[in-house]
Amino acid sequence: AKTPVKVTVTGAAGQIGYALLFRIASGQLLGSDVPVKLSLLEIPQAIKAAEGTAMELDDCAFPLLRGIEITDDPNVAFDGANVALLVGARPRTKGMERRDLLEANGGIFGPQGRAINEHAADDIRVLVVGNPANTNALIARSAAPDVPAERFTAMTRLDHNRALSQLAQKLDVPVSDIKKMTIWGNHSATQYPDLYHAEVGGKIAAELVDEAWLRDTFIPTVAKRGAAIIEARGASSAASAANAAIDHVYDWVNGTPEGDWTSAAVVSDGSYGVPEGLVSSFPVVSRNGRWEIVQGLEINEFSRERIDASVRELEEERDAVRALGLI
Ligand code: NAX
Repeated sequence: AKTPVKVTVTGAAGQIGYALLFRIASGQLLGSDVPVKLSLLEIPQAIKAAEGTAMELDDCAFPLLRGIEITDDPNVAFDGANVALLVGARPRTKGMERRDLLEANGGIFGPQGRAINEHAADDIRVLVVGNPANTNALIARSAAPDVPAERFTAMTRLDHNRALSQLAQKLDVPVSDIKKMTIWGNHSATQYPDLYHAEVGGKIAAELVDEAWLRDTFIPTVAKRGAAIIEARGASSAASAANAAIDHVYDWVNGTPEGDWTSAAVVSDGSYGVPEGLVSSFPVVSRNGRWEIVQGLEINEFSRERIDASVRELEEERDAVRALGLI
């Protein structure tokens, strides 16, 4: 029998946590033959709610679920963790400056990074979902010098999936007909969903749509989808965010299909002019359990400007957290 994989979820009592935990426990995160142990990290005020969710997990009698731990101590939560989903974060509240937001999140992701450094399993894989996700991942990574940088990632898979869906609807094709979609840069309104490499039935997507739609409809619709969901639902994306987290980790562990790639924010090695060390979204494939940035793509002027703008924002965030002593 396989030994259970320990999956730590922070912010477990939140709305993404509620959409995520049941799918992890049912085997969708790692595979239908991989037993899991869940560790739920929450702040003290939310422990009771996490216990309620754990009761419901019990009541599902998932055959793969081999235990649930609930704690407010990162050192306990990450002890022996193989996968860490960092969902809990400090949201931006009214009147809050970016500096305050980054500082509050530094207070969460710094200590969590240190706990991962000291206690996680050697094969730890970290996905940061909590916003600002890229920079929170940068903070956690800086606090974990003994963990290889490639183990720290941030989520742009939801943006990727949104881009697939918008394009599929526009062209009236199934999502499965689209390959090689890319989200570049930051998980923010500056992100750049790239149709110049995406393929639909072997044709370049950008050639199948008019430029005005690409520029004035597609890009802003994908980039501002989060706000549109809040407007419609009265709450931010939860099930779709959980779904994207599942997709990200599943592909990381099990590999991406031949002839396709996906998007993930990974620590830059300098590819495509993205400064080394920034956690930025790239086209990636997963091979042997590691993300690799797809190399050799030609970047046209239109794309270059947009990638650069998003990367500039990431640099500003990095400089701000550096000035605050968070990295
Ligand atoms: P909720 O407010 O419903 O839940 C967050 C949970 O985190 C709460 O239960 C809170 O008690 C907990 N928490 C706060 N600080 C913590 C700490 N130090 N340790 C452990 N737990 C802590 O938010 P939810 O809707 O679940 O969203 C979670 C995060 O995901 C937010 O930062 C949100 O902005 C971000 N998102 C990121 C997305 C992405 O694509 N990368 C998309 C969806 C989502 O907006």
